[in-house]
Amino acid sequence: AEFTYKYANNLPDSHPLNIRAKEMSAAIKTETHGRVDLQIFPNNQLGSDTDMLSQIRSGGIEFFTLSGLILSTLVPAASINGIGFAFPDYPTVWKAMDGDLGAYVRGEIRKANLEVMDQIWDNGFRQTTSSSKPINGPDDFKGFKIRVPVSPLWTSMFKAFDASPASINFNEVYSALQTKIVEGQENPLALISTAKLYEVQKYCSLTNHMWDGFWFLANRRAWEALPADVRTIVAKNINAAAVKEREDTEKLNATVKADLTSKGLIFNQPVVAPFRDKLRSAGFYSEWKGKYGEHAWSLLEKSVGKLA
Ligand code: X2X
Repeated sequence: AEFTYKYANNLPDSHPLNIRAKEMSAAIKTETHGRVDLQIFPNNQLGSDTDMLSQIRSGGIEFFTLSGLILSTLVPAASINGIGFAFPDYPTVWKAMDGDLGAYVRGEIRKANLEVMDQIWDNGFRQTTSSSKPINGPDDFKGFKIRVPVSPLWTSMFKAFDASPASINFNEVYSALQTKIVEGQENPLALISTAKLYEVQKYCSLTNHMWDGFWFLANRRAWEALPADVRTIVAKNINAAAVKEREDTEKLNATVKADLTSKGLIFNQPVVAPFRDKLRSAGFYSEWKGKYGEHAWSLLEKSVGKLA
């Protein structure tokens, strides 16, 4: 191939993201008549998210999907969709992320000299798992040792709950749970299932506390090295795969609970309002409104309603 490019990510091979990425890579090869060979490196094969973020910037890898919340270590605005309890449901998410809010964030990503595809991929609404106890209300988070991804927003939110958050990259989560360095973690059900976190956790509390998605990033130089017609084919196929991955992941998040129950995970459904009240009284929303600024915050509130 004329262009052999690496696409790296942090998710298991069996996650819808990697299943759709394989189809996408095959379609790109066919449609470019073999000029582009997009090789997929799933499951943190090329390092942690932190490592891969520096590789995409240097050109060590050409493509990378990264949670906007983690990307915020480079592009502060990119964590905005993760504000606690902002999004009520998927239709609201897609309207915002395919609309003004997503466009604003992509503009900020491009200012940081990374290229980004238009359609964000789904990780999902995040739920809380634990080896020690179910989370029934915000008080259960007090002193709770919880792994969070490496991102100031995540740390800030769990500190607002008076928990003890520890920043750990995803490639170390299974072992951190197994050795009880932390009691719990939070992730969408699709990932609790495909990464087999149920093997090292006992409870799953459906806290639904934030929506998280992956931006499909490209190294700027590598992207611009592609001829314009090739770029069009690559972008079209990546964005089409994102739309299919959203459908698969949403479906998996909605249906995998029964399977996880049969594997021994004990579910509970806490009432959500007290969590949001706790964040509000801890000053979480006003603090982050200040950080993102009026403009970005107004784009978020235009989609989800008044937060702070
Ligand atoms: O690190 C995580 O928990 C994961 C896989 O959900 C993200 O990429 C944010």
